[in-house]
Amino acid sequence: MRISNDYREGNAMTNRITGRSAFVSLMKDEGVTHLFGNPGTTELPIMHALADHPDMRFVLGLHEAIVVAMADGYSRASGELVACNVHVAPGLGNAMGSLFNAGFTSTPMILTAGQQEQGFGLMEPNLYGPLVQMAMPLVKWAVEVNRLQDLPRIIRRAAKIATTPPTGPVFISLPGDILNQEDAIDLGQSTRVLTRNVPASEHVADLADLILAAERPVLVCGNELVRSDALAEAARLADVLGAPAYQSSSSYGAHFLSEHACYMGSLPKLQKVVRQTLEAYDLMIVLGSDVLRMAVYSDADPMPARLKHVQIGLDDREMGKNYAPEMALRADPRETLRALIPVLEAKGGAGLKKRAESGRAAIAAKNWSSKRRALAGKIEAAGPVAEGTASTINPDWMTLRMVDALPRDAILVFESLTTGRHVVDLFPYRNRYAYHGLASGGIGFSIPASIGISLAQPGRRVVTIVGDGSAMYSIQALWTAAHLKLPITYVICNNGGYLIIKQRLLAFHGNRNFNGMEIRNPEIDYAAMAGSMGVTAERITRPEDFDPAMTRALTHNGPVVLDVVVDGRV
Ligand SMILES: Cc1ncc(C[n+]2csc(CCOP(=O)(O)OP(=O)(O)O)c2C)c(N)n1
Ligand SMILES: [Mg+2]
Repeated sequence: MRISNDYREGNAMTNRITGRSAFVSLMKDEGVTHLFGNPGTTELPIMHALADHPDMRFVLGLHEAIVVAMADGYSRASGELVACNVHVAPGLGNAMGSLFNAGFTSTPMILTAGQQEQGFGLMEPNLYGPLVQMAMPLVKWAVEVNRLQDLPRIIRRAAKIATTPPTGPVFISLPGDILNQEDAIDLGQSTRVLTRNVPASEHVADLADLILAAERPVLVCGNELVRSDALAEAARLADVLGAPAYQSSSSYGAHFLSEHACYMGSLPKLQKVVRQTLEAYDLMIVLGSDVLRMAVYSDADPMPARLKHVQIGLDDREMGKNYAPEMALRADPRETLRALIPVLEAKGGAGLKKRAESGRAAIAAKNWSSKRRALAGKIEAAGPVAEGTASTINPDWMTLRMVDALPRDAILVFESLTTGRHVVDLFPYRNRYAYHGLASGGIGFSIPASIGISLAQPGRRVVTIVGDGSAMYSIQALWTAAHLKLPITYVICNNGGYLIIKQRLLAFHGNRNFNGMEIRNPEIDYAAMAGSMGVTAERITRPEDFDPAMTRALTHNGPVVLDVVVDGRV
């Protein structure tokens, strides 16, 4: 798409344009439809320009961490390039936790910040800071615009870098003098690097041979299957091999179809358990995933000593990063699987068919669906009231009731570390954008991300399960949900504090002095707080009130907060 003259040929350019308007035009031409932002004086040129661009929707977040998390959610639920704009040095500082999260999930994002005018910045006025250096470690590319003529090239390059696998956030600092200058500039055109590539046929043949030589292959599936829309193909591979499929230990998306007969569930972030699980296999086929990324140190290595593996995907940063694979194939997962499966079938012949049949039969008794039935039965049997209490809600029971109440096309957002510990064991991933969980570990993601997710998937209900502790990192995002009247149900799991941190203090140090982990004295009234921001809310303390509240929330025309008091004992 060409929206102006070709500056390479030095054509006379008569269309004068301001930097600020060029910025918005360029973003639109790169496919950006929403600008998530929080403005200050240095962003005023952009806010001024937006008046002339009603087709660029501005979404206000009341803190920069929220702005970036909303944009992150939008991209995670659409696969699209997103843009967000924050306020100069302190605003970029506020955004860093969310930017870290977006980098972890390889979100294609252009983050911009207004900057003090060049020259004036040298005098170190209020708010001035080295934006490029601040952003640098967390982004693929960080740059400040120094000449108006460079703006198109910079935005075009930023969009290309953000969207080229491994995708990820980029940062652009926009000095006020550049935004307010007017000149005849050429806006150039967009570049997208096409990466739906198929590996060479020799590589596909070698990969098939490696897989067929294995006696007990296992699949480990990650987020690139969502990006390349390869869930059906991954399921087909599992079928053809009769191999179990696990979700990556970074289980933050709908990385496999949960109800497929070969699906076994997520690998946990527990070194010993992962090792024990994988010891049963001789070849791990890693599909678009990191390899056994863990969270907390342990002496044990999650990778069994004799387990071989192959890696397929476009993110070559992950290939051989910690463990050398037998083969690392940089290619699109869906296209690779489409090429690989017929080769496997042809080479494997009747022998493979027979082996696959018995493999599938062996998996059936212990797959995700049968484990789900058993777990749901166990939770039902334990009942709604937490053991040893008179009437406190049992967190696992609440999770089950919540999941069972969801409409079929609902999107679940997860950030509830202890209460929601069984979410991925109970909620079936049925399509690629159905689930969005905490990824990097940086909390505060879910309340704002749900807003972006809802904007990206307007016809679908979004239900967000979030811990009370996590909720408080970005609670004012509720205002944006109310402002936009988005159909999001927020279930705040109120257990009075940071239960997971308490559990770990006890487990790692034998200490029950939960100093700094309790949100009590005073308690927070989440319903009142949500109400103050225009969100319909109620507090639920009795199990019998949960189902009706959930039903009301799921039919409400706008956001609802359910402040559910659950058992928080250690
Ligand atoms: C940005 C950030 N700050 C702090 C932490 C450390 N941290 C991890 S979990 C947690 C508390 C979570 O509490 P809550 O959301 O209520 O979940 P619960 O453990 O009670 O289920 C904290 C503070 C973190 N992971 N990320
Ligand atoms: Mg809590």
